[in-house]
Amino acid sequence: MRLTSLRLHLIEMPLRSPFTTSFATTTVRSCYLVEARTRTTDGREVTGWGECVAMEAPLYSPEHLSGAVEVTRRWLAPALLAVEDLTAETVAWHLRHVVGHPMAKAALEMAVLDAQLRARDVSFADYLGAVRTSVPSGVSVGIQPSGEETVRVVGEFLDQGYARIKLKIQPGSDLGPVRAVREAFGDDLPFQVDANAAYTLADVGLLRRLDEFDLLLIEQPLGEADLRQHAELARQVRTPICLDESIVSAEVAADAIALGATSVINVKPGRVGGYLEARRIHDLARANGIPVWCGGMLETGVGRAANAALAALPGFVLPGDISGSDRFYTEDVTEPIVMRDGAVDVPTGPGFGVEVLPERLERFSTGTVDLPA
Ligand code: NPQ
Ligand code: MG
Repeated sequence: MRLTSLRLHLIEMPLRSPFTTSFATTTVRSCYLVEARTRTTDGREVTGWGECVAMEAPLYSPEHLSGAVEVTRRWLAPALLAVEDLTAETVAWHLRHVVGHPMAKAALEMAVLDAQLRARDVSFADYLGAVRTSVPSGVSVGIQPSGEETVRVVGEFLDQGYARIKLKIQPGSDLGPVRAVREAFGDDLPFQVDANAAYTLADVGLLRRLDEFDLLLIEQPLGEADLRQHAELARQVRTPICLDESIVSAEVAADAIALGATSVINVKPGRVGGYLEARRIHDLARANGIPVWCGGMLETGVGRAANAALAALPGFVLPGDISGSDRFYTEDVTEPIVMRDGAVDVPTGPGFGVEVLPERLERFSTGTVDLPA
């Protein structure tokens, strides 16, 4: 296919309630959707959609929204628009000369992949080799002002049917809320925590005290680049270590596994440069007996639908952060992704199997960027 033009749709979606982590409190999700217009070799015009999960500010990873738009405008889009016969499988290769920027690259690969699958009338799930028609749905719960409030909020999500609770922690908001949740909902509750790199090895004593709560895992306790230190921590605590921010590619995943720095992996397509690299990490982890699960970046229905298909691969054996759209948004840019009885259905339609609703896009739009300009 030939990529004929790109339009970046910048959007701002208000969150239903503030979402607090160790690095920020988010009340509005700013991101952009990529609309890729393509022409197939037999002359058909097909449009595909992608989503850039970079945050407004570089607080979760080095990328940030305006930077992703700029690197796309100046380097990534020109490279892809120049390719005579483009496929989704070669997007990363055509962009290999640009160092880093995995979330910006992933958004482009996603849009080309969606167009390619629509042109072939194939669903993303079938393209990947999905083995499930629905996937278990976990929820990420932000840091709350008190243990009582944490129990109330967790209780609401359990009443909705979520299959697993993930609680954000940080120094000063860790043992207390974790104990409160465990005491309130019992030992059988599938329960894990996410520190978003808020601790150091000096906190090993405190982190070891989390062992008493039989957590599924502790996610990214230490810094992004600290593979050796995570391996050291893994030798000193019983709770399984799960890496998120650290795993930026299949190569780094292989290093983390070899070092013993991670015994579970949170797979986020945007963080690793796209769904094809995400699948490579799935395959690598599976070959090493390492469970994986699909992480979330407060995606719109486009990314959420694609994540559901990815999480239907055999190695995704733990509930992911693929919540219903209504976890964060009153309205979505697509028909809502619905969580029912602790699960989300895997879309079956061509491409990612969801349609971007023009009137919703219009409502949340803060501008567009057309490429070539
Ligand atoms: C994580 N996601 O697992 C990330 C953190 C995170 C669902 O916890 C805007 C965009 C705000 C992405 C806040 C979840 C965000 C964000 C937190 C990602 O570490
Ligand atoms: Mg995380």
